[in-house]
Amino acid sequence: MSTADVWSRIELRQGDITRLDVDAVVNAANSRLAGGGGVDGAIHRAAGAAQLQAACRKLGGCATGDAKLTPGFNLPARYIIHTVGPVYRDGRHGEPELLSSCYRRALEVAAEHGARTVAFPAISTGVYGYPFEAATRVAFETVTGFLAEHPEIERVVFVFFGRDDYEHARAVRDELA
Ligand code: AR6
Repeated sequence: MSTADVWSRIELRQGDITRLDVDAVVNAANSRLAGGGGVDGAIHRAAGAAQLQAACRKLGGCATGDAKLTPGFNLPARYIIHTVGPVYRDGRHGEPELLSSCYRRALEVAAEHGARTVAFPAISTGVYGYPFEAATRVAFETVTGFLAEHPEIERVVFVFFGRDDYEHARAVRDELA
């Protein structure tokens, strides 16, 4: 599949990921799956914190770079796929490989459950401190590679909370697409 065909299945958006009507939204969680701030807090509030926490407790945590699924509860999305990004140190402690693994594992879990449309936040770029542009390159390269091999995932939406992040991501996309 050509690069242009793959990019036609990818959308960049600015806004709140909890509002998206997709099959699965990805959460940037912590390894205890205990809820937290940032997008994790927003997803827990919007899904219904008590029921989502109860579902998360049954999963026994999640390793960095892995992904686990719960129902979406009160979200428009049917599923939440919780992944744990790396805490950024200096980029030489496996951070790119672990971040790439988050995107790949989330899409594998989505495909296993028949989800065809998946929305991602900018994993690790908030509290976990991953430099935005480097993280965005890893995200785009991993997802385009996966989509080229997996036609069953029809559409991926990258959701950027702030205007600056959205514009920055568009510039990275224009360079790669
Ligand atoms: N929709 C889309 N993106 C959002 C939203 C939202 N509603 N809210 C924030 N973002 P972060 P991390 C963006 O810190 O770096 C939590 O406490 C935000 O602007 O949420 O992977 C967890 O429990 C940023 O660009 O995730 C972990 O302990 C991006 O989401 C830890 O933070 C990711 O920022 C994970 O840190």
